[in-house]
Amino acid sequence: MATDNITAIILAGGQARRMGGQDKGLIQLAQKPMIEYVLNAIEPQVNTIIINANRNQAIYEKYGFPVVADQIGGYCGPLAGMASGLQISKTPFIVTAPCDSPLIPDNLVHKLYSTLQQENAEICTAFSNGRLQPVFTLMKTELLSSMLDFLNNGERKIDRWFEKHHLAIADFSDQAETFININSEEELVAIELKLKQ
Ligand SMILES: Nc1nc2c(ncn2[C@@H]2O[C@H](COP(=O)(O)OP(=O)(O)OP(=O)(O)O)[C@@H](O)[C@H]2O)c(=O)[nH]1
Ligand SMILES: [Mg+2]
Repeated sequence: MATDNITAIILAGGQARRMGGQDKGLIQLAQKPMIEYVLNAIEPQVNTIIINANRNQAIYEKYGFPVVADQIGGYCGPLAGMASGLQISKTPFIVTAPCDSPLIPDNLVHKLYSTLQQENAEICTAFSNGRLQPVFTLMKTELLSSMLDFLNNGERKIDRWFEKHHLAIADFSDQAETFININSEEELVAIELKLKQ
Protein backbone atom coordinates (compact mmCIF):
# COMPACT_ATOMS: atom_id res chain seq x y z
CA MET A 1 0.00 0.00 0.00
CA ALA A 2 1.30 3.45 -0.90
CA THR A 3 0.88 5.24 2.43
CA ASP A 4 2.47 8.38 1.02
CA ASN A 5 -0.71 8.74 -1.07
CA ILE A 6 -2.82 9.37 2.01
CA THR A 7 -3.03 12.17 4.60
CA ALA A 8 -4.75 11.35 7.88
CA ILE A 9 -7.03 14.03 9.31
CA ILE A 10 -7.72 13.59 13.01
CA LEU A 11 -11.12 15.13 13.73
CA ALA A 12 -10.97 16.98 17.04
CA GLY A 13 -13.13 19.92 16.15
CA GLY A 14 -16.37 19.15 17.98
CA GLN A 15 -17.97 20.85 20.95
CA ALA A 16 -18.44 17.75 23.14
CA ARG A 17 -21.74 19.03 24.47
CA ARG A 18 -22.45 15.63 26.04
CA MET A 19 -19.22 16.02 28.02
CA GLY A 20 -19.83 19.51 29.31
CA GLY A 21 -18.19 21.29 26.41
CA GLN A 22 -14.68 20.03 27.17
CA ASP A 23 -12.17 19.67 24.36
CA LYS A 24 -12.62 15.91 23.84
CA GLY A 25 -9.23 15.28 22.26
CA LEU A 26 -7.54 16.65 25.36
CA ILE A 27 -9.61 14.78 27.95
CA GLN A 28 -7.34 12.52 29.98
CA LEU A 29 -7.83 8.78 29.54
CA ALA A 30 -5.53 6.77 31.82
CA GLN A 31 -3.22 9.78 32.19
CA LYS A 32 -3.03 10.54 28.49
CA PRO A 33 -5.04 12.96 26.35
CA MET A 34 -7.48 10.96 24.25
CA ILE A 35 -6.04 12.19 20.95
CA GLU A 36 -2.67 10.59 21.75
CA TYR A 37 -4.21 7.12 21.43
CA VAL A 38 -5.49 7.99 17.98
CA LEU A 39 -2.21 9.61 16.89
CA ASN A 40 -0.21 6.61 18.09
CA ALA A 41 -2.46 4.21 16.21
CA ILE A 42 -2.55 6.18 12.97
CA GLU A 43 1.14 7.17 12.79
CA PRO A 44 2.37 3.79 11.49
CA GLN A 45 -0.44 3.77 8.91
CA VAL A 46 0.27 6.99 6.96
CA ASN A 47 3.15 9.39 6.25
CA THR A 48 1.28 12.64 6.82
CA ILE A 49 -1.02 13.64 9.67
CA ILE A 50 -3.06 16.82 10.17
CA ILE A 51 -5.07 17.64 13.28
CA ASN A 52 -8.40 19.39 12.82
CA ALA A 53 -9.26 21.43 15.93
CA ASN A 54 -11.25 24.56 16.62
CA ARG A 55 -9.92 25.28 20.11
CA ASN A 56 -6.62 24.93 21.98
CA GLN A 57 -4.66 24.90 18.74
CA ALA A 58 -1.40 25.71 20.55
CA ILE A 59 -1.74 22.57 22.66
CA TYR A 60 -2.48 20.40 19.63
CA GLU A 61 0.50 21.89 17.78
CA LYS A 62 2.84 20.38 20.37
CA TYR A 63 2.31 16.98 18.72
CA GLY A 64 4.32 18.28 15.78
CA PHE A 65 1.58 18.04 13.14
CA PRO A 66 -0.16 20.92 11.37
CA VAL A 67 -3.39 22.00 13.05
CA VAL A 68 -6.26 23.35 10.95
CA ALA A 69 -9.57 24.82 12.06
CA ASP A 70 -12.88 24.46 10.23
CA GLN A 71 -12.93 26.94 7.36
CA ILE A 72 -16.72 26.83 7.44
CA GLY A 73 -17.37 27.97 11.01
CA GLY A 74 -20.24 27.55 13.43
CA TYR A 75 -19.53 23.95 14.43
CA CYS A 76 -21.49 22.44 11.58
CA GLY A 77 -20.24 18.92 12.18
CA PRO A 78 -17.50 16.54 11.09
CA LEU A 79 -17.98 17.32 7.39
CA ALA A 80 -16.53 20.78 8.07
CA GLY A 81 -13.40 19.15 9.45
CA MET A 82 -13.21 16.85 6.45
CA ALA A 83 -13.54 19.85 4.13
CA SER A 84 -10.64 21.61 5.87
CA GLY A 85 -8.61 18.42 5.58
CA LEU A 86 -9.34 18.15 1.86
CA GLN A 87 -8.40 21.82 1.41
CA ILE A 88 -4.99 21.53 3.01
CA SER A 89 -3.94 18.02 1.92
CA LYS A 90 -1.46 17.56 -0.90
CA THR A 91 -1.96 13.81 -1.30
CA PRO A 92 -4.53 12.19 -3.64
CA PHE A 93 -6.43 10.71 -0.68
CA ILE A 94 -7.35 11.66 2.87
CA VAL A 95 -8.49 9.36 5.64
CA THR A 96 -10.31 10.64 8.70
CA ALA A 97 -10.49 9.35 12.25
CA PRO A 98 -12.14 10.92 15.29
CA CYS A 99 -10.22 11.99 18.38
CA ASP A 100 -12.61 10.14 20.67
CA SER A 101 -12.09 6.52 19.49
CA PRO A 102 -8.96 5.52 21.39
CA LEU A 103 -8.93 1.86 20.26
CA ILE A 104 -8.87 2.69 16.52
CA PRO A 105 -7.88 -0.37 14.44
CA ASP A 106 -4.28 -0.82 13.31
CA ASN A 107 -5.49 -1.99 9.88
CA LEU A 108 -7.89 0.94 9.36
CA VAL A 109 -6.10 2.65 6.49
CA HIS A 110 -5.03 -0.56 4.79
CA LYS A 111 -8.53 -2.01 4.76
CA LEU A 112 -10.24 1.21 3.67
CA TYR A 113 -7.70 1.72 0.89
CA SER A 114 -7.72 -1.85 -0.42
CA THR A 115 -11.54 -1.93 -0.42
CA LEU A 116 -11.67 1.39 -2.28
CA GLN A 117 -9.19 0.11 -4.87
CA GLN A 118 -11.01 -3.20 -5.32
CA GLU A 119 -14.29 -1.44 -5.99
CA ASN A 120 -12.74 1.42 -7.92
CA ALA A 121 -14.70 3.74 -5.62
CA GLU A 122 -14.25 7.41 -4.73
CA ILE A 123 -14.96 7.02 -1.03
CA CYS A 124 -14.62 4.10 1.36
CA THR A 125 -16.19 4.22 4.80
CA ALA A 126 -16.08 1.76 7.68
CA PHE A 127 -18.97 -0.45 8.77
CA SER A 128 -19.10 -1.89 12.28
CA ASN A 129 -21.55 -2.46 15.13
CA GLY A 130 -24.35 -2.78 12.60
CA ARG A 131 -23.92 0.64 11.04
CA LEU A 132 -21.71 2.88 8.96
CA GLN A 133 -18.94 4.64 10.89
CA PRO A 134 -18.67 7.71 8.67
CA VAL A 135 -16.04 9.55 10.71
CA PHE A 136 -13.71 6.71 9.62
CA THR A 137 -13.60 7.44 5.90
CA LEU A 138 -11.03 7.40 3.12
CA MET A 139 -11.78 9.63 0.15
CA LYS A 140 -10.28 11.12 -2.96
CA THR A 141 -8.98 14.63 -2.37
CA GLU A 142 -10.52 15.70 -5.69
CA LEU A 143 -13.92 15.53 -3.95
CA LEU A 144 -13.20 18.87 -2.24
CA SER A 145 -15.37 20.93 -4.59
CA SER A 146 -18.25 18.48 -4.25
CA MET A 147 -18.06 18.70 -0.46
CA LEU A 148 -17.84 22.49 -0.47
CA ASP A 149 -20.88 22.73 -2.77
CA PHE A 150 -22.76 20.41 -0.44
CA LEU A 151 -21.87 22.44 2.69
CA ASN A 152 -22.51 25.77 0.98
CA ASN A 153 -26.00 24.49 0.14
CA GLY A 154 -26.60 24.15 3.87
CA GLU A 155 -26.38 20.36 3.86
CA ARG A 156 -24.74 18.73 6.88
CA LYS A 157 -25.51 15.01 6.78
CA ILE A 158 -22.58 12.96 5.69
CA ASP A 159 -24.70 10.02 4.49
CA ARG A 160 -26.41 12.34 2.04
CA TRP A 161 -23.05 13.44 0.68
CA PHE A 162 -21.98 9.80 0.35
CA GLU A 163 -25.05 9.19 -1.85
CA LYS A 164 -23.62 11.56 -4.46
CA HIS A 165 -20.53 9.42 -5.03
CA HIS A 166 -19.34 5.90 -5.62
CA LEU A 167 -19.09 4.63 -2.04
CA ALA A 168 -17.37 1.44 -0.96
CA ILE A 169 -17.91 -0.03 2.50
CA ALA A 170 -15.18 -1.81 4.43
CA ASP A 171 -16.60 -4.30 6.91
CA PHE A 172 -14.91 -4.18 10.31
CA SER A 173 -17.67 -6.14 12.08
CA ASP A 174 -15.11 -8.59 13.44
CA GLN A 175 -13.31 -5.68 15.17
CA ALA A 176 -16.34 -3.96 16.66
CA GLU A 177 -14.57 -3.05 19.91
CA THR A 178 -12.01 -0.93 18.05
CA PHE A 179 -14.76 1.53 17.13
CA ILE A 180 -15.69 2.29 20.74
CA ASN A 181 -16.32 5.99 20.94
CA ILE A 182 -16.45 8.20 24.02
CA ASN A 183 -19.45 10.50 24.30
CA SER A 184 -20.05 10.69 28.05
CA GLU A 185 -18.27 10.58 31.40
CA GLU A 186 -19.74 7.09 31.92
CA GLU A 187 -18.18 5.83 28.70
CA LEU A 188 -14.87 7.39 29.72
CA VAL A 189 -14.92 5.55 33.05
CA ALA A 190 -15.88 2.29 31.32
CA ILE A 191 -13.03 2.44 28.82
CA GLU A 192 -10.57 3.37 31.54
CA LEU A 193 -11.54 0.17 33.34
CA LYS A 194 -11.19 -1.82 30.14
CA LEU A 195 -7.70 -0.43 29.48
CA LYS A 196 -6.59 -1.40 32.98
CA GLN A 197 -7.59 -5.02 32.42
N1 LIG B 1 -14.25 19.77 12.63
C1 LIG B 1 -15.35 19.44 13.28
N2 LIG B 1 -15.44 18.24 13.83
C2 LIG B 1 -16.56 17.95 14.50
C3 LIG B 1 -17.64 18.86 14.64
N3 LIG B 1 -18.61 18.25 15.36
C4 LIG B 1 -18.17 17.03 15.68
N4 LIG B 1 -16.93 16.84 15.15
C5 LIG B 1 -16.07 15.65 15.27
O1 LIG B 1 -16.80 14.53 14.84
C6 LIG B 1 -16.49 13.40 15.63
C7 LIG B 1 -17.74 12.77 16.19
O2 LIG B 1 -18.53 13.77 16.82
P1 LIG B 1 -19.20 13.61 18.25
O3 LIG B 1 -18.87 12.33 18.89
O4 LIG B 1 -20.63 13.98 18.09
O5 LIG B 1 -18.40 14.76 19.05
P2 LIG B 1 -18.92 16.19 19.45
O6 LIG B 1 -19.81 16.75 18.41
O7 LIG B 1 -17.73 16.95 19.87
O8 LIG B 1 -19.77 15.87 20.76
P3 LIG B 1 -21.31 16.24 21.07
O9 LIG B 1 -21.37 17.74 21.10
O10 LIG B 1 -21.54 15.64 22.42
O11 LIG B 1 -22.12 15.64 19.95
C8 LIG B 1 -15.52 13.88 16.70
O12 LIG B 1 -14.23 13.54 16.25
C9 LIG B 1 -15.70 15.38 16.71
O13 LIG B 1 -14.50 16.07 17.05
C10 LIG B 1 -17.50 20.15 14.02
O14 LIG B 1 -18.39 21.02 14.07
N5 LIG B 1 -16.35 20.38 13.36
MG1 LIG C 1 -21.69 15.73 17.83
